[in-house]
Amino acid sequence: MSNNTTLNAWVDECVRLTKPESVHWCTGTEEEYRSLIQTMLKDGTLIELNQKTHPQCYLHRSHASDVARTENLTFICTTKEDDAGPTNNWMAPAEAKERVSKLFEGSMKGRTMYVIPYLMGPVGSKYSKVGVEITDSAYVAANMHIMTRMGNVALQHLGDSDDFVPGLHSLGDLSPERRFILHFPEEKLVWSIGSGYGGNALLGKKCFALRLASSIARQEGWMAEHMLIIGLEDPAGKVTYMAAAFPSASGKTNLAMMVSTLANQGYKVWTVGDDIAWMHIDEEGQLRAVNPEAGFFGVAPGTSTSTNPIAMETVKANTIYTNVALTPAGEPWWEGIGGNPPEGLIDWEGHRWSRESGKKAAHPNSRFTAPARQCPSISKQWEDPKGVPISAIIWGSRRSVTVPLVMQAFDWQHGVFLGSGMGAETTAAATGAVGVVRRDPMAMLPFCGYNMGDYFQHWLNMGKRLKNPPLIFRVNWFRKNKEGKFLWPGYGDNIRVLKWILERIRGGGKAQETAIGFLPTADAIDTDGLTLPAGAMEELTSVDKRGWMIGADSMEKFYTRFGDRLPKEIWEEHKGLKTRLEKIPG
Ligand code: GTP
Ligand code: SPV
Ligand code: MN
Repeated sequence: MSNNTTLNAWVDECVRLTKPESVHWCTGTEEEYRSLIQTMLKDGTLIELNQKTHPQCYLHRSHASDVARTENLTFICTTKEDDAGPTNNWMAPAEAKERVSKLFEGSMKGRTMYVIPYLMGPVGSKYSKVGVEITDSAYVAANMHIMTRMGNVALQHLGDSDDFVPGLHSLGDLSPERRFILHFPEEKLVWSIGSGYGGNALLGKKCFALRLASSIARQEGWMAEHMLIIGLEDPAGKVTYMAAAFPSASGKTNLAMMVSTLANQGYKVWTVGDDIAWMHIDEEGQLRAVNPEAGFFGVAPGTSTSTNPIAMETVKANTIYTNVALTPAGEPWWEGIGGNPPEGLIDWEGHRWSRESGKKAAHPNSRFTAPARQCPSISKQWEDPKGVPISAIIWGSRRSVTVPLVMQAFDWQHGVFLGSGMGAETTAAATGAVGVVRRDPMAMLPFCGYNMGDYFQHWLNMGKRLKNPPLIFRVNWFRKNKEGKFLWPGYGDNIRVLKWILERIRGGGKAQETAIGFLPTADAIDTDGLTLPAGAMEELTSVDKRGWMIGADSMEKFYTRFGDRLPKEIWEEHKGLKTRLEKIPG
């Protein structure tokens, strides 16, 4: 029990519905975390990893049909369908409650119910918000320990207020047929059943901090975005903050933790957040961002001491691994960790792995959960209650063709247009086909809790309220040549692009005005010490007229779906793009 009567009443209601054997109120202490781990080691939910090389690290194998977010089973439940918009699955609130309460009925019988009060945002910040997750999963409770500031600290922030987001979660029978992730923006409530995985089950993350928070933010005049936050330190030691939105599994964690290859010149990146940014306009009209989370739920495959040494350092201790492979030495392993798969490897499903099987040893969406505070590049400002001032906003996605390495929007409105029409190749972070191009506005397609037409309008409105609106950029680390090889080395070399962005913020940086935006000239990006194939920079910084024409057609189809909810400014920008493209000879 807490001292908050509204909270107690809701917990009682959930107890009556789900009928757990016992109720555990989480306090957030270290001992509580340890005891959750012990419980899971005993019942097989966790496997202990090599405690010499990986102290306090554990492996969890999720159900084989429960390994990624399931966007087709995720719903926005608003009274009017149009308020959810054409890009969300919709169910009427009454129907959703009726259908899904049947599944919650007695779903926690014989199990422990964990009540998890948690704080999204730094302690003592006026921007922080409280959520309470009820779950029958000890794995979820342990992950929430890492990902949020949880327990008493959240109850203290809440006091006797009823301003918290309740989220009811149960594993149910883990069957995708009986899996629902439901959001009720009008009540600020989440219901999730049938999945124990990441964004489906850790309700503070995508469900609250993005889907519900985006809707709350629009009403309250701020923004909840799928963005990393970094501080770029220049040779003089001055730090400039940037926020970047890339779709799932498209490089946010890597950019947030990058080891600069221009460290010799004095350029360095500090990590503030790797997945979500809550951004407010302060008294001076400056955009400021806080990271609502306290940990990283990062993609394992591809992470290595050469691609992301900071992440490798961060996940050495106190980390929960999910669906990675296991070596005979009891260490985690995944594709791209470096080196050959060791003899006797056990795959993510717990079977002996063999090269001949042709299967991946780690699931492509296998992940690590690690505390942000132990990240070597964590910014001194990462828990600043005021947040950090944002000077640039960056859109990025996987595009093997057409989209240049980097470009700058003409102004805020054009930048909002670039974000709204962003094409992105899909990844393994959600179930469904991988590598298909879809429109993923601001990397928020699966995470915007209301009509995206209204969301674009909100972005336009925010720009008008800002005294010095951040400059807006578009990046693409994923261009490929005809042989299917990446044209750009990426990772730590992305600092070279950030350096140009910083120059642009300061009024410098060589650029040319083109039909699609300001592009760096082929010599504008610092390639000192890099060996790129001949012509690569030219290809990475040119306008692909045909590709953009195809893109513009696809945008048009997408925008049309919003009917009159699409702001006229977006149509104006779209028309402007087409007109400029048509003027290019050839
Ligand atoms: P979510 O946690 O799902 O939101 O993903 P994310 O956006 O944080 O992506 P993450 O940084 O985990 O990267 C996903 C995958 O992209 C990993 O396999 C990385 O190795 C790969 N990746 C990241 N940055 C680069 C890059 O600059 N170039 C290339 N080629 N691959 C990259
Ligand atoms: C993403 O898919 O963008 C993630 C992982 O960050 S999850 O928490 O599963 O949403
Ligand atoms: Mn993410």
